[in-house]
Amino acid sequence: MILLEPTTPSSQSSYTGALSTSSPIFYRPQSTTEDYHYYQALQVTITAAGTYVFTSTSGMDTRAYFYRPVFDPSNSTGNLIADNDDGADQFQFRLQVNLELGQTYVLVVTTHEEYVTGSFSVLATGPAYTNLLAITPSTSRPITARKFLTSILSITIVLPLFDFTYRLRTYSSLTFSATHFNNECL
Ligand SMILES: [Ca+2]
Repeated sequence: MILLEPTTPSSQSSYTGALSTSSPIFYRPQSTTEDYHYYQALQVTITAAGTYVFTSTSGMDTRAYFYRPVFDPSNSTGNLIADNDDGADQFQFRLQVNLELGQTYVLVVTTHEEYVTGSFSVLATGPAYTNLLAITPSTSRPITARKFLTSILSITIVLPLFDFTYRLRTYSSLTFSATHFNNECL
């Protein structure tokens, strides 16, 4: 008699994409810097409740954040239900979550370090097919790159200041020369 081990039905789905300089940016949770990260938001739809595992494959040090029911890039800690950095080898994320039918979920793929670009793929494993759809989430507040803003502020404040100082010096030396000239004439 052969006893068959009960097996859990497993289904795999994948998504392949890339982060580029034209990808949307956000300030990810647990960031130690004030700098932004590129991200790709994927809407996760399932056809059966259960435990699902999302794993990345990439040359980048990836990081994942999982949201329910929506992801607002300007509030990256709101609705956050799970996250992972290096659960798999080679600094890849491995995120395990229990998903319910009728709920909407968003998986955000980003990187550990800021400003990193590159290609990646995500493999979803679970009791049924997982649909991973690339979406552009709406932002409740506009996200501005703080570094870029600082550069603009430097140009608009510091440069005119230099110009003013230069003009002041030129004017002072001209005044001095004029006074000097007048004194010599007397
Ligand atoms: Ca990682």
